[in-house]
Amino acid sequence: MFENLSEKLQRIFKNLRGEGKLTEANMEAALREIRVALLEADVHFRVVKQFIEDVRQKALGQEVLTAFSPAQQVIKIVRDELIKMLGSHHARLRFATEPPTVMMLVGLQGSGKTTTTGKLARLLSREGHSPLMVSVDVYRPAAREQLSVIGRQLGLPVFDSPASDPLELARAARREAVLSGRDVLLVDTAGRLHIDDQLMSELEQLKKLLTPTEVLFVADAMTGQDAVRSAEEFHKRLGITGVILTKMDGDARGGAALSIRSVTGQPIKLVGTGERFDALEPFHPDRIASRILGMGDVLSIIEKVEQSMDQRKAEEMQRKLLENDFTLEDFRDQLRQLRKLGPLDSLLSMIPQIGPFKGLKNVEVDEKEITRVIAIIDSMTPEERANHMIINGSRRRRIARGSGTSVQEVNRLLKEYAQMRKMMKSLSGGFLGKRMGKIKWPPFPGLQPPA
Ligand SMILES: Nc1nc2c(ncn2[C@@H]2O[C@H](COP(=O)(O)OP(=O)(O)OP(=O)(O)O)[C@@H](O)[C@H]2O)c(=O)[nH]1
Ligand SMILES: [Mg+2]
Repeated sequence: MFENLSEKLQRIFKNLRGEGKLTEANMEAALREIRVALLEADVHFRVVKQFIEDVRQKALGQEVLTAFSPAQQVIKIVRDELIKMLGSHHARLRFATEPPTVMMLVGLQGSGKTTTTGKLARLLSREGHSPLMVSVDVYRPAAREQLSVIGRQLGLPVFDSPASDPLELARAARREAVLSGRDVLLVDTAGRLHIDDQLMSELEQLKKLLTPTEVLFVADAMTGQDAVRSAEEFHKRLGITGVILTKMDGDARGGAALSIRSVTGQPIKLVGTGERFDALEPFHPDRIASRILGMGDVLSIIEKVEQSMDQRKAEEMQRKLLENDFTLEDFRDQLRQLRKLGPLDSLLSMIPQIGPFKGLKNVEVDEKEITRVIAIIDSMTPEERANHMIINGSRRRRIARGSGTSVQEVNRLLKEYAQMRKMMKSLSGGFLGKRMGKIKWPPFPGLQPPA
């Protein structure tokens, strides 16, 4: 899902990257392409229209941010608007103040109601709730048996009785929930091929009887605009409180996911991503937007870095790296900058797991270690910080004493620092040097730049 859209948007941004300035002309061209990309992804035309209009307004009203390139500015606007289109925030399931909370799952035939009832029961029970499930689908043979089988597989209770009237079944199930101290009642309802009056009035009666906290419309993402249309219909008749999009693991173009919130005004609360019972996830608008734009949370990293590091200092640091002029003092500054960014683990987790960053997420960051290293450098004299070569044995002993560490730790730091300089030197001959145009590449004819 989203692969196509994602690819197209990335191409559009790449083209913009080549432009020096954001003008009305290149902005309009980009907007046209974004519009086509969204329509091709099966996003509802009204939603597309509004989206393009909002992006245009923002882009034109934008003050010039020198720190960002035109492409970056547009990416940021598109991302913000995408998140808005998807509902801004993660919408949680709500619970009644007085148990049991009743949640009704409604939707067209085969959309995944029964499977999702099981998944939801599992999720809730993992979160400490004690759900009871009931199927009020008295029409399809074996529909209720299907839910019972799921309940047995999950080891979670399913209410059943010989009753053949949906309302009677629902009433009895709620009584059972109260008596057995179950705090959530999940009601799996019957589906129809098309929306018909009889189904709707039955659902209306069920809603009146049960006063559910959640009426969750279960929509099959694979059906594209049909899912959007029926969500709209259900909402008009029944008043839904949220949407669960199933089969997001399929190869649908994703338009339903992108339109359903705007069209119904109701949030997508959960998404089903497979047939297994653990394949139900909360829906996070910001994560989906980033996934579509293919950039992890790079933008928020940019924001954070921008906030805490002034541009000049960064340029100075870059120069020093290139000229192999990176002293222990600079090293300490860098570590302090890093710390200003907040917990390193959370910073690392925002980096997309691609290319050179693969595996970075699992790096253990020891904040105490950073504090120790800073303490060691603090205990050096300015001369020592400027030139690590003069730090001999007696100086090392003094530094260790001053920083409350050991000579071994001082040795280790100096060794690591030396390795880092060496690494930077080789980097500066590579892509950094090439970018800065200071060092000619290739240094030897026929040598290829490092990948
Ligand atoms: N790949 C995938 N398949 C799913 C997902 N959710 C449900 N399914 C499959 O969709 C099919 C229909 O699911 P059901 O739960 O029976 O659908 P239903 O809405 O209860 O159907 P009716 O009761 O007949 O209206 C089953 O084969 C499920 O395994 C999902 O998130 N991903
Ligand atoms: Mg069913």
